[in-house]
Amino acid sequence: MINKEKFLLKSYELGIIKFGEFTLKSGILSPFYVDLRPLASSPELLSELSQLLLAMLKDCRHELICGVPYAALPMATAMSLESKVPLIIKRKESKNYGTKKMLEGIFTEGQRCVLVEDVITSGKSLLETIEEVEKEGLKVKDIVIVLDRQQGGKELLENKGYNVHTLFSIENVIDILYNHEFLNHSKVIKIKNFLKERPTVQFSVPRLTYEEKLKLQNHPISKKLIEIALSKKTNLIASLDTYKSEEILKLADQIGDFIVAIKLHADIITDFSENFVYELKKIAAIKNFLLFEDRKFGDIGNTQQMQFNGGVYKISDWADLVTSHVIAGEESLQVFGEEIGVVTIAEMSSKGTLTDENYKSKAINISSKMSNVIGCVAQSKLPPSLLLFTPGVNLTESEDSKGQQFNTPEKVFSDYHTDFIIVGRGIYRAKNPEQEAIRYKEEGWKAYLKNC
Ligand code: 5BU
Repeated sequence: MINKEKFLLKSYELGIIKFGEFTLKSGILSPFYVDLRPLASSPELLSELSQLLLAMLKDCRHELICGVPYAALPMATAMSLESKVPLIIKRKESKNYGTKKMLEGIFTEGQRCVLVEDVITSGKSLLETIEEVEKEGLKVKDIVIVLDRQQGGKELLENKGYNVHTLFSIENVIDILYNHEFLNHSKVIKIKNFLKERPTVQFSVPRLTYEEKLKLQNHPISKKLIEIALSKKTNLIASLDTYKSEEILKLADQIGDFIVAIKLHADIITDFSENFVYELKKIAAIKNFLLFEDRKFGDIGNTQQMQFNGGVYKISDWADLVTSHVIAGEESLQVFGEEIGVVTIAEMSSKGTLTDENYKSKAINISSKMSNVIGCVAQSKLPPSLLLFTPGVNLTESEDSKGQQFNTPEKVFSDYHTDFIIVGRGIYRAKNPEQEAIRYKEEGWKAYLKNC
């Protein structure tokens, strides 16, 4: 396997990124300038690049490769030669004679085409290319990009449901060059400040409605969750983190009409038993909600499988949904099978969490690929095919004394486009849990409708 870092260092020597003062097209003075075209002058590097780009696509089905003109054309060609997947060529302007076709090459309608781009900035030009390729009857799902300049383009495309695979972000590049002493500390600070201050191109993409989301779902559990949400007009998941099974059953009975699911931590319950599960399932069937075990698996596949099926809790016998970290890689998630809905932890709500942008984006990429993953726990937007579950929701508190950070339903719907709010202490610690469940149900639904 080609080493990404070594590849970058060799490319740097070729002059693909320069530091100094450069006036961009927009008139902004930038401390760096990126141009990936020199890569085509090194057959060795071009071939390495094609292998790195193909590695990001190893689990994606595609029948055609298309490079966005001009810089990505040699890259797409190299990928085609390496993978033996046929290339098509997109014209910059259509010919005004002959066929007037925008795409050259042999293809048939409905084929899946991966797009290749050198650098993504705002994403606008890529969107135009996608539109043109789709107009010819091809399907675009995956886009591979060598460098993300971190100006909102990746997020724009992801919000529209595309899988965006980027080899480097500009921050990655800066970090690698700094670690190899090609950049000094003060330059790094200057560049990072520039990246921070520079306005990201913001696009206001409205969130999809539950009806629209339903159409994107393939898993029976995600469909069921959305159907329950629509029929009961609620997006509330109650997290009943209490010790006694009797208390959980009582609360389930009181609040069951106002929720889509009850989330449990089975290992908190001191008297967990098969009978408890039996009784809870009975209430869930009558009141029409699902059972969600927040186990947060985080081990190798083999151990997770044993934890899922065995032990005292036998989670696979009763849970409709489970949470799992993605820390052990995608194969560790396969062990949950296809029946249960897996919700991965892409980002945590607590102060100082290690789930940074890099981790989150890798976790989301893996989650998008897995057929048993229905969504993620996160505190920011997700690609629309994944359901977003947001804990850390409370109408009165802003934090607890142990690192939890709370937001209101309105904030998580408007800022993150969440699908389901998860409320724990806000409900089970309330004097009147039923009344509070109704309040969270109403606030959550109001926030959803307002932000559609
Ligand atoms: P709270 O009482 O509303 O803070 O409960 C939140 C629940 O969600 C609790 O069971 C946590 O374990 C769970 N949770 C969370 O708060 N933050 C996270 O990032 C994840 C789970 Br993942």
